[in-house]
Amino acid sequence: MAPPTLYIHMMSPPCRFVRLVVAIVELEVNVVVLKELSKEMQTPEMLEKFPQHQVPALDDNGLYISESRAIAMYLVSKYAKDDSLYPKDVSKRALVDQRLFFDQDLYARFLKVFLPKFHGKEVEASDIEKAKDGLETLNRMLDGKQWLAGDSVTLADYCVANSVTSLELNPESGLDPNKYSNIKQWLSRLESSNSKYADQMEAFRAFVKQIQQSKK
Ligand SMILES: N[C@@H](CCC(=O)N[C@@H](CS)C(=O)NCC(=O)O)C(=O)O
Repeated sequence: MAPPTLYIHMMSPPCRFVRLVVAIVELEVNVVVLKELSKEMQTPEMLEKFPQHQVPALDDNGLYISESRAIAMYLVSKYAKDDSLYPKDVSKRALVDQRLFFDQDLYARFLKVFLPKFHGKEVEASDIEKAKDGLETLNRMLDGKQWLAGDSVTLADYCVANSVTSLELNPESGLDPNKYSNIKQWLSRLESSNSKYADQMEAFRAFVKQIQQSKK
């Protein structure tokens, strides 16, 4: 069977999460980097495969999957050497799922904080408040815990950390996750626990720096 094909855009946070999972699982994938999503994801052929016309999008030999979390769950379930990132045990998996669904809302809140910057717009004060509320919730979830779901690192940690660190795309918003002590410690624990995650964060921060300089 041919390796799966993963369609991505380099600016996309959900794609960053899936790329990390691919790296951690050490999966061979054919990565297709798209530049103009509105054109490339909206051809009749692509719309038939991916009606949502969003990236990341996975084609695993005719199985078409959109939604970053669903792609990550599938890749780990099908290709990972063990189930630690996405446990087969139903109770353990339920905790991971809960956090992944929680992240869908959390990321939507953070998107409203970093996206306006790329459209030259100010962030709405009410959106800052909603993002803060999300960070406070996450900080509570991490109280007394090393990881977000269970006793070891799971997809939930990488997915939520990806959303949280996306806030670094707009430092002018003043929203700093490191002001929340449980989140700060957890992010640093995650970085020191996996060199692939640490490498990706280093590349991401270099990318953010480039964007900052180009906006000056
Ligand atoms: N919930 C989706 C969100 C994906 C998403 O928003 N993708 C954006 C890029 S970051 C996209 O493809 N936008 C193009 C479009 O919506 O037509 C996921 O987690 O995969």
